[in-house]
Amino acid sequence: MARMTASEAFVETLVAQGVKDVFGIVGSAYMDALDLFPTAGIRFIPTVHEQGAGHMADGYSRASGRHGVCIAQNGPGITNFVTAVAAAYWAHSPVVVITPETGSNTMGLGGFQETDQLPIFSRITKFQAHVGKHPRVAELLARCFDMAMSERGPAQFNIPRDNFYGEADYEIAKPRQVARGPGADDSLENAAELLAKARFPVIVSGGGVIFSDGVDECVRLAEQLDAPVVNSYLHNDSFPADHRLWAGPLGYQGSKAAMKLIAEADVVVALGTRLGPFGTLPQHGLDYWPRQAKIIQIDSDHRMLGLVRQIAVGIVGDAKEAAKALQYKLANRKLAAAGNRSERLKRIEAEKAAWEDELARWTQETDPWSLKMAAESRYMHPREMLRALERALPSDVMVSTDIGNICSVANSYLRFNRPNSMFAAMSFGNCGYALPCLIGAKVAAPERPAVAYVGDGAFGMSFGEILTCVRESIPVTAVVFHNKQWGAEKKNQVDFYDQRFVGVNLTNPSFAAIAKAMGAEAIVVETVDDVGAALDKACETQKHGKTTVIEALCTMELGDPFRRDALKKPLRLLDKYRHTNVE
Ligand SMILES: Cc1ncc(C[n+]2csc(CCOP(=O)(O)OP(=O)(O)O)c2C)c(N)n1
Ligand SMILES: [Mg+2]
Repeated sequence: MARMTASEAFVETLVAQGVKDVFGIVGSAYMDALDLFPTAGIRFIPTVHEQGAGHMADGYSRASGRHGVCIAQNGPGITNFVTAVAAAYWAHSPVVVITPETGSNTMGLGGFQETDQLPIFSRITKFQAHVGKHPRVAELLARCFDMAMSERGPAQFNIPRDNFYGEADYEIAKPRQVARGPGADDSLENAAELLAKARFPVIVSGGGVIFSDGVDECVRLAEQLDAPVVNSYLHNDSFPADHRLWAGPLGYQGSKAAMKLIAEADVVVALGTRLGPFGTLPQHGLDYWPRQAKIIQIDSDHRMLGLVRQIAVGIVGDAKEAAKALQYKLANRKLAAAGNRSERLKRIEAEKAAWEDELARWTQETDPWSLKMAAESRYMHPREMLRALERALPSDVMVSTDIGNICSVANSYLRFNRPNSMFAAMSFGNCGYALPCLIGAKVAAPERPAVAYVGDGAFGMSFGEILTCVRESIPVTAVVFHNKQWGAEKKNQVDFYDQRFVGVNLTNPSFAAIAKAMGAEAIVVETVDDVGAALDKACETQKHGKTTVIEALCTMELGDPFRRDALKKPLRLLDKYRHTNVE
């Protein structure tokens, strides 16, 4: 116990949690604490918008495996966080969101910058703490950190601004790190029993494998069984792509090899994945989910077990520890999968080669709309451009991807050999995620090259944060897919609404000129042959502290839509609207 002010207790708790960087926009609400940051060794990174700060905290935590922290002014600064906190919630990122609130002496009187800040975040946080009159700043803030990490998601620390003042005796808690075990022995035994009998086991390696630092154990389990491994949707970094057992990602624009292999499975090990609905929907015309297969699902959150798919065995446990325990249990069992090992390995190799071959030949989209658009344009086919980018990505790169048609197609062209490398906008699916997320990732891992894939529409939402890169010397590369359209949504109007375009065409300025005006470097790329050199140069420039926007001019071609199941052909009953019916 030591006598200190609430601001001191607040900052000392951040220090005790190992916080080095905090993202936000300055505000009087917490200035008394902010004043201590430099002395405490905490860097405050001012952003252009609080949504950017929230995404940066998310990206920071995803790249580092540690907490991300953001803070803002009460009222509007805090409501600006909402989208970013929802995105972090669905990305399972341990973000601590610090929300100073209007002063307790005027709360409810309709004062300045006042809103009830707890209900707003109640469904997008794993934990919320409110600091009342008692001097509990240190205790509650520490709990936010513990809960964000143990429940893997945002925790909110809400503090009426007057509660930064006043002195008391505080004890600063150390981080509470309680290790998680592999799960119940019985369940693991049942899983091992099933796996031993499996003739075609397949492992789905999910986000939980990354969060638990379990990629190596997943590799060992796969090698023990000689089982193909597929990445769960948007977790392409959950298994090394250069491994012979890797088959690529499931889900939207995923790998046909992965889909064809899992279709054969008699036992599926869903390791650290909830098997999210979008990750298992039919794709490329393949309804690949093996309905007959027995599923062993391992998740640290019991609520995920059997949530989306029926399971044979559910294990509440740490993905890494469970993978280790299963290896141990399988070590002295006779494995049915050993009997047909060489056929399976050949099959994996053949499916991968076939998909590679198809990708190599699939240089453009071939639906009538895309063919027409490509014929009318001298710019790049998105697929060819994505392939050229893939070839030029440095080996230890971090890539973030936004929500959009071209970003989604990129799923086929993103392979990683190390975890914490791919930061897609996850299930919340908000446009404008990739650039700020990547900026946060770069702060966490400044030695790694950082590349954001962003559509022109999404870049319009988020390019303000290029200023953060320039002001704060956080060098990244943003590749802007300039196709003059909100393409992913336009695809729906092509497929379902007879090409009646409403709100999908974009008149854009030169993004390169904007970047330069903001003090960043810029390269315009019009042909596939120039993609590699542009990316090389931009990544090299990062080493000299400079941010580059690569404006990649693309045709208006559009890949398969996100989901065919969600839209219906229009039905109009009123005469006035009848002409919009589609046969
Ligand atoms: C914040 C937000 N607003 C709207 C949407 C709906 N939406 C999904 S994809 C998309 C189009 C993205 O366009 P762009 O960034 O230009 O990429 P493109 O599809 O053209 O490759 C839109 C508007 C969304 N996902 N998020
Ligand atoms: Mg676009």
